[in-house]
Amino acid sequence: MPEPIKLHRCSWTFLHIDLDACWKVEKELKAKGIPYEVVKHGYFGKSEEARAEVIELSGQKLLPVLELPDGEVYRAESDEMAERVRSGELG
Ligand SMILES: N[C@@H](CCC(=O)N[C@@H](CS)C(=O)NCC(=O)O)C(=O)O
Repeated sequence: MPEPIKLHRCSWTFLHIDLDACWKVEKELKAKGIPYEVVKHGYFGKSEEARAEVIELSGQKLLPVLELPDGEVYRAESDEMAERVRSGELG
């Protein structure tokens, strides 16, 4: 079994609106029925220190970030990420 995709996102996406970059991407994963695992990171810990794990993973501090089964760490503007999920072109 391949590893599921990991969605690194902020801990609160309860708003479920498209202003929330993390939700935009999660919504498309759900819509496509793609299995994924959530890795939560605190939203209010915006400092670089609080986002050390995210920075180590992706080289920057913003979420969402996708970790693909082939090891690719994918971070782009959430609109672009959502589009890539929709297009079925995740690794
Ligand atoms: N324009 C970016 C915004 C990304 C963004 O602001 N993500 C939030 C989480 S939903 C975040 O990481 N905020 C922390 C911060 O601004 O330091 C996108 O659409 O990807």
